[in-house]
Amino acid sequence: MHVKSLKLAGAVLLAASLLLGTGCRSHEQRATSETVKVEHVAVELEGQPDPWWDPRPPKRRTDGVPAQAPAQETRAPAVTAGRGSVSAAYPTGDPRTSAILIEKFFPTTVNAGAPFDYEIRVTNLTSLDLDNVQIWDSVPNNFRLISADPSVTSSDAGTLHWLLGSMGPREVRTIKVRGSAPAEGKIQACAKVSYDTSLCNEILVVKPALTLAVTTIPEALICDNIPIKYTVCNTGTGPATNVVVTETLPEGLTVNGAREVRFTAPALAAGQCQDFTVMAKAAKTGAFSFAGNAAAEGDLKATAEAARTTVRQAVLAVDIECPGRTFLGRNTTFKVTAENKGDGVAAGASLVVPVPAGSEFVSATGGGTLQGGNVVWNLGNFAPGARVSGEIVVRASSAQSLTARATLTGTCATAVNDQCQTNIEGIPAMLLDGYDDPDPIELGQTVTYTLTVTNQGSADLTNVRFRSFLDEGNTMEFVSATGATPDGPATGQARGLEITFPAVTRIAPGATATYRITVRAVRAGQVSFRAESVSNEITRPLIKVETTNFYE
Ligand SMILES: [Ca+2]
Ligand SMILES: [Ca+2]
Repeated sequence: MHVKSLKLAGAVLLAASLLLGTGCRSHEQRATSETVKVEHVAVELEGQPDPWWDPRPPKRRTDGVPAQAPAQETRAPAVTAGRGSVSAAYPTGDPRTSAILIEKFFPTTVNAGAPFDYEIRVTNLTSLDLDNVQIWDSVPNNFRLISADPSVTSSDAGTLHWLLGSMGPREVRTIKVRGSAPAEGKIQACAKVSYDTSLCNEILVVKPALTLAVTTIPEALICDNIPIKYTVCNTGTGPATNVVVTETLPEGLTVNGAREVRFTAPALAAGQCQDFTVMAKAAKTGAFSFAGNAAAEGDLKATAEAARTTVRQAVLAVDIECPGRTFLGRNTTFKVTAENKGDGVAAGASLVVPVPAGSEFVSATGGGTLQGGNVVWNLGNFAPGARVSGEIVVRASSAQSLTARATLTGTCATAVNDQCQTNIEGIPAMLLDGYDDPDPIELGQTVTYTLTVTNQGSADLTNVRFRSFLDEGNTMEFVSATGATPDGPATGQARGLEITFPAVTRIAPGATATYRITVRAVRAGQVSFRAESVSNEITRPLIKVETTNFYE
């Protein structure tokens, strides 16, 4: 803080010039030292006439009391018979508008050689300090100074001089002088005064000063709101006005979609601070640094020290692997792996694998549990670099394609999916069986051979071809051949000993195709009837031989 003084100096207060200085005293401008001369014995003014000096004779004390009466009326000597007084108000002559009043109290007549006393009373009429008050009392050669109180500062060349220094408002000083006049005659002693009227007041020259601080959180996830707090302070001694805080955030950091940040404060008192907080969003990961500037009227500026935050992000990865194929009836096992390849934690991470449609849950490893139709791994705070693996075991209800899907989610992370497919394959199996009815039979009668192709496997039998053969000893003759197959009724065709049927397109697991071939016994003996079947899956023929006893 600088205290500067505005000093009004000079005899005429309002006419004085104003000057700024660094101290009340050091740059004092002294008014022209004016002189009022007070004559006693013969009351008259001596010296150069001043244009503003009231030429009227000084008022006697009995003329009246100054409008601005001295606060202290100390030791006012009575004007008694044989004593007189003169006074003069300076500078206007009128105590009501003057600054200083000089009065002299003296004997009107003294004896030659005898000591006598007189007083000079000085009154500050103003409510201000008067500085450097000096009194000169010029005395004639026939005056001998005996004593003075206060002592004279100097007494050169017939002039008694008192340096009274500063006088406070309404202050009264009295100078008592004792002297003698050795010779008869007239003693003319003229007093004059000078002073500096310094009107001092203080103008606080203030200087506001700005500081700006920026704070934020050291780390954030990319989905977080990043609080950035700007604190602008006026650390100076006066008010700062039109305070503006501005900032261009680094690329990738925005507030409400913009990189520009701006705040205003109409005024900050000395010592006052104001906070502004924004919530920024990061569009990318990495380290961000920002500072900000503050400005205010009067070319005040401040720049904040940079604040830094590192934005991190969880990067999830998931993989599910299927087996190449599974035979129906066997368990199918999927392997699933979850990973955080980022640098931020994924809170509440969860790996979910629905039990594939067409299968039933059997078991899971790695902490997975069945919840509803899903196998769930709760991964909690899935840290950067974390990796979790597990297996899910299911059993398919039929030969089919199974699709397994895995989904990995976590807070502030992009959910990821993976899927795979696997085939559940049946195992083909074929049964060929048959019987004859009746057996034995007489010659001339007919016997029917019933043969059944059964798909006893778990995969379809396709392109099933069935054929049968009559006994080779001419013991029987073909009568008829029919079939009941998944493709519908069928009729066998006899060609020589061979009876053929149209191929059956598909025999599902558990389904059958039945063939009935009727022959007539024409020759006695133990005869054999043979049938065989193949399919695309079962390429090695199944053979069924039925023996019948023909008799006469
Ligand atoms: Ca995969
Ligand atoms: Ca038989």
